[in-house]
Amino acid sequence: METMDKETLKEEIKKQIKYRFRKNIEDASKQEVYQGICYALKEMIIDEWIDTHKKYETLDSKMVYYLSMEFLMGRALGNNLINFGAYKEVAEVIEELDAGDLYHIEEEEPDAALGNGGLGRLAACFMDSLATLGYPAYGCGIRYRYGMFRQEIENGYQKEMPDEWLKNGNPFEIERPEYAVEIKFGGHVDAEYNENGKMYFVHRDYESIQAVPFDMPIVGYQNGVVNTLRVWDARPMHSFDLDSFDRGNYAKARENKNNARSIVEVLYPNDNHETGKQLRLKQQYFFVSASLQTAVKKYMQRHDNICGLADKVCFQLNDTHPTVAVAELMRILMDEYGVEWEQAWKITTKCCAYTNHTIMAEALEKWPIALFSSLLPRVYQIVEEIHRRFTEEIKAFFGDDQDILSRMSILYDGQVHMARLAIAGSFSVNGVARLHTEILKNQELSDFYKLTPEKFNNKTNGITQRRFLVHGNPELSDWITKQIGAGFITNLPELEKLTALADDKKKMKEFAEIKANNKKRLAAYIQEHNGIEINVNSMIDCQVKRLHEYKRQMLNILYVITLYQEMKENPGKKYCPRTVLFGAKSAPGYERAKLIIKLINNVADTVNNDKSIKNQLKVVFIEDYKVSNAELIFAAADLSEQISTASKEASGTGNMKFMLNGAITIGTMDGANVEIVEEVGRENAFVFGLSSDQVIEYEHNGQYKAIEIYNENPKLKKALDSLVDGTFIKEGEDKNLFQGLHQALLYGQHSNIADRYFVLADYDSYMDAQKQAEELYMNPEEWNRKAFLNVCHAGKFSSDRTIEEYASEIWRLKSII
Ligand code: 475
Repeated sequence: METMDKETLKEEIKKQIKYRFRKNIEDASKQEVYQGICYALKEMIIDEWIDTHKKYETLDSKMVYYLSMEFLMGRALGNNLINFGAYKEVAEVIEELDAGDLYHIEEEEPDAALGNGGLGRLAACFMDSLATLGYPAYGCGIRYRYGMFRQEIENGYQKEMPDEWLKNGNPFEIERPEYAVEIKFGGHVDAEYNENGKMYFVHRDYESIQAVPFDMPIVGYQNGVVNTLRVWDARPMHSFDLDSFDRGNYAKARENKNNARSIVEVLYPNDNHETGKQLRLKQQYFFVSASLQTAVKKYMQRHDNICGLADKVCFQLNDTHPTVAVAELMRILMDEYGVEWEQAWKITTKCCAYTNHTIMAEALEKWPIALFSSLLPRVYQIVEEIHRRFTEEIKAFFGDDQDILSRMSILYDGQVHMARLAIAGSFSVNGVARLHTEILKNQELSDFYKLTPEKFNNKTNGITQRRFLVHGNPELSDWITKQIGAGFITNLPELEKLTALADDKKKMKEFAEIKANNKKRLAAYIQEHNGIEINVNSMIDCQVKRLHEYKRQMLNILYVITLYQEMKENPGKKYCPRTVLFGAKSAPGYERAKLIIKLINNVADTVNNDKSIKNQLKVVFIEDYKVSNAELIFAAADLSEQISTASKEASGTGNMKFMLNGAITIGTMDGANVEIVEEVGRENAFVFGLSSDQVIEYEHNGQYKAIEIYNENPKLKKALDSLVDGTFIKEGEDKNLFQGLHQALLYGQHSNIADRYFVLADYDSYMDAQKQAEELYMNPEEWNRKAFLNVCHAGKFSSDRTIEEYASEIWRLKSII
């Protein structure tokens, strides 16, 4: 927080630009100014970064290592400036230097999109809260050369483009070649005996890859703490194989190099879905082994007995993706430190904790044994032994029951079941919202819950208000500060104090004006990126999240179609003006999701160009939805669409970001929506749809008949049939383009059951909820009041609260502040 005075700051920025680009600031491009500011800020941060780690060492602090394949950080500059306490000064300095304005300079920074969606963004929010609360923590991940693909919409279809986020360098990171470690793949394991006749294992003929860490600072909110996100890059151990080089085979000599780098080449773009590709397992082991080796070595530098590891170290597994950590830690303890199995297992199961983020069957990670054992022969041996012992434990508890074994065995059906390994190897298993955790305990993982109930706990997700309110919605943040002080920035429940203003007409008018201004800001973005002019007085209705059938963008677009059809049938009638925004990336191989994107875009085209509805309805697809444009959307939203099939969305976190920015939720009783509605009151949300119990009951009894609902509901029938009657087909397109979507909902497709996600079952109650929303919107004062109450009651959903719970109930960490 040692900020410089403004004159020094100016000199520093000018100096950075001069030395880096051989330019004076007046000749520098916006990108160069952006980098100049970053490097100047890095200079200010660096001492606190060093001091924080010194302090951890001096205090010999217990440390959490948050192991995650994904960190969806977004842009760093604005956030770092805010947390460092230098945002306003730097903004002024830039203006005084006549070097543009900070808001536009921030746009020069590419998003660090090292994640898919909720799970990755949660990790990023957690990093912010850990630093802000002064907890000793490392984020450990992969420095992907290409992050989440950039989405372009071409003729209504999603096109994936490479995300070259490192093109202009990454100013805040520091490469640490001195901490490189070796990672071994393949080869075989031989048992040998030492002079005392004791057996040990030697790994031979493996391929080595070098893991090189890059550190990024995580600045706590104005508290002098700077933590580290450590992401690993892969390099060949030796850049050329000289043997092949001597023989003149240059291409072969290079192969090794490419092999190594391919590990970190790209983030797998699947959300809530695992494909079982060998390279993915390689990525997992690569960053887990590098992180664990480093953590254990660091511990051993200050302690002489490895047996105390769990007093100083905790590994939090962000879903099953880093679960190989359980076996890798066993390997390190036994093979490198000579610890016996029983003791090693005790240590491991005191160090590892596992978070589950989804119950979607297709996301459950399983690896063919053949693949796993050939890539990681020694680790696989250890998995086999863990499996053998765990099987004994299961049998001792449940008896020899094949059904139970089929649901609990780590090795089963020729596969390694990672969630089962994670549970066996962890002392804590947590879900991410109350309902989700209950479903884990009583349904998905009920056998494990019976065996070890003490492991199970809930940690309802949260979001960081520093990014999603202070940075993303500065007007609202400043206004709140004027009303109740700035305490909410580190203590979100203080928002409760605002409640008293709900009856103050003048204040409520100010609150409404802020929303109106944010809508104008978003409208400018949409004008620039989509070339569509939106009505800033219309209800801004948003569904932004990954595209997945369970999230039911389909239900939303069916309502849009119904509304459009009603407007056409009643040309004289006045409707509540609405702008429906969609933002969603689809996994590149998820054909049905891609077709839904196409449908949304075709409906948008038809609706937006139909003069007869007099601009009362607009549909906008936001291209390339990502953290940076999400911030604009949350700030501007009126209605937050959280409409997943109950029981399927583990928590959701976008729902919390909308609430915090004063949008009203229309949602099912799923994930954290349940807790949102509990906090704000049912009367301040639009709740609809089947309950999770009803959904689960249908799934068990197979009684659900989508076709009957269709036949009995003329409105629904009309909306659905418009998918196959050409209404949304453009010239030159196949008239059967959307047939598959129609088919999937009514009859099932590709051997799937009809309407797996109960779109038709919830259609009617969703219609009702939408009508209530429209009615309320036509009464601006009442709408505004409810939107405001959402802000007041958002306090629970700070990731600060979540992290306090992890720190005290799972990690047992001590804050250094
Ligand atoms: C849930 N991602 C949200 C969020 O807890 C929840 C990534 C790679 C491979 C497979 N899956 C993933 C997820 O599973 C994921 O993002 N899950 C999400 O985690 C944070 O709020 O409900 O869907």
